[in-house]
Amino acid sequence: MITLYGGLRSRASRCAWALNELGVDYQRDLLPDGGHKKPEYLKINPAGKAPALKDGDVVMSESLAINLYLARKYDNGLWPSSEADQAAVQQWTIWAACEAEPSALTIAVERFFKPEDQRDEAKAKEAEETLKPRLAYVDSQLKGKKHLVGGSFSIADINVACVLASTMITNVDLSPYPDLKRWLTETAGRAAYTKAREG
Ligand SMILES: N[C@@H](CCC(=O)N[C@@H](CS)C(=O)NCC(=O)O)C(=O)O
Repeated sequence: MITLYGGLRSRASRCAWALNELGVDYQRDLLPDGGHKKPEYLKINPAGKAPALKDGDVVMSESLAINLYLARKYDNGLWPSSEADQAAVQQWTIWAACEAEPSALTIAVERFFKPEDQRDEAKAKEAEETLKPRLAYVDSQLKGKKHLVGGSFSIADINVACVLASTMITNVDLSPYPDLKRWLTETAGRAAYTKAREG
């Protein structure tokens, strides 16, 4: 049985989303009470962060890398068949981690996660300025398209949408990017993602 480690509001939900889409059985350890710093978990992920995944002999961390592994191993269409599309999936995944996540996370921290009296709107605005051309880039790539790679839903959609989903609840103005907004609303609105965050 696969074990996914990490709480419902952590990045583990990215991987639960992929597992739910793949229809693979798994158990979830929510790591309550600071479980991510406990010695038994540090054997699974010495970095002391969530998520981690244990699938037989495979023990790994990094949410988006876990998703690539799962999509390839338990492929039900999430992992594209052509080499060109597989390359595009990897490109989008690295893009999400390097180009989108730092700014999206800063905005979420400063507008959502921190207690109200500790939030720094100037930092959030600065991050939003950084994110804008990147949102425009995704928008341009989705013109007339339902999905990021090939003609069907793939792990690229999950890996990019799970990073950008927070923009929908952190007052980021998505109106200049109608194709991105349409795609993000549809993709992050999938039942498998809702289930991932509800347990
Ligand atoms: N790049 C990592 C980030 C992992 C990460 O920072 N996870 C957070 C939870 S969402 C965590 O474990 N934070 C606790 C800590 O840093 O001590 C990934 O995508 O898996």
